[in-house]
Amino acid sequence: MKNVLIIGSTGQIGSELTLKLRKEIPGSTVVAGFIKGYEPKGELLESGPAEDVDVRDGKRISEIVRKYRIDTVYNLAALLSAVAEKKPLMAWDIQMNGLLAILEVAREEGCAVFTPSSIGSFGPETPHVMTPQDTIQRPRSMYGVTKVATELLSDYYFHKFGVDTRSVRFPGLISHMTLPGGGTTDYAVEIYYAAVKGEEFVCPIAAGTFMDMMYMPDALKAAVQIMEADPSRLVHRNSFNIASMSFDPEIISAKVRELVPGFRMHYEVDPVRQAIASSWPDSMDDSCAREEWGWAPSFDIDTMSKDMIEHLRARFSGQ
Ligand code: AKB
Repeated sequence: MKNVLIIGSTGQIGSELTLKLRKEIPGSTVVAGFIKGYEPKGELLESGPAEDVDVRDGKRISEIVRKYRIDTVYNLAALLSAVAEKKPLMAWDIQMNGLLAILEVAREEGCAVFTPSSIGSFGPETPHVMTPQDTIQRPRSMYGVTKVATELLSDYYFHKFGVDTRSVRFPGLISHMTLPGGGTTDYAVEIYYAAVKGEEFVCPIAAGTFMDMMYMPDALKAAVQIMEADPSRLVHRNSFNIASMSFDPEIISAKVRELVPGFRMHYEVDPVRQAIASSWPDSMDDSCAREEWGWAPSFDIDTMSKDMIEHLRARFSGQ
């Protein structure tokens, strides 16, 4: 991996992955691809090239790939689960027509492609505890449908055309830098913001609903490590279960309260998000990722919570 195009570089994952790759790959060009209206700012804009690109526009993707001799594309453009339920046709259009456009360019230009899947690719019939790598999926949300289709289409391009497609199934991602936009797991980010701002948190997910979660530095590590893995060791490709922690709202609120005494939370359950959350795994078995490319997370709920609170306190103390 040397010259990289990140499509969706101003989103929750893209904004941090772009900066990480620019710092960590010597002599690389990491292009921040963005959609008009979501222009990069600050360090993201100043630290490297940026190009506007609609993920569905194969001609434009191809121009950028040729201009910068791109060898790896991170396809991070997507509508998250709760928004996708409100705009299912748009979600299908962006997720599927976008993926197809990228895969076609990758086939012609010889690029590797990372398109994340998610815990959202599983459904109510999936075994919920220690969800195996290979198991029944059958999600009922549009987000999940596009994620399963993404896994299948990415594997198809690998087997049929030899395109080097790889990916992981991300848990809910927690970060202090860029907020997620419209996911089911967003509550696990928003709770820290509310605590640091001294606000009571209104939790949209019911007590007892467990989901896999992950701190952003681990998610970024996985996104890089999978693309650099020795291909001869990969039995799977799209997509690997990866896990680091699983909790419900009661557990995370107790953790936040340890660090922010007096923190308060009450429940106003959102039926759309709750239906999605209840259909997702409680915890995934990530042993294939560990065996095939050495996956190991660095953060647990304690170290993540401490780091989140420290960073958010530093940010909001000046305001
Ligand atoms: C969402 O909640 O939609 C995402 C995800 C788990 O894929 N954070």
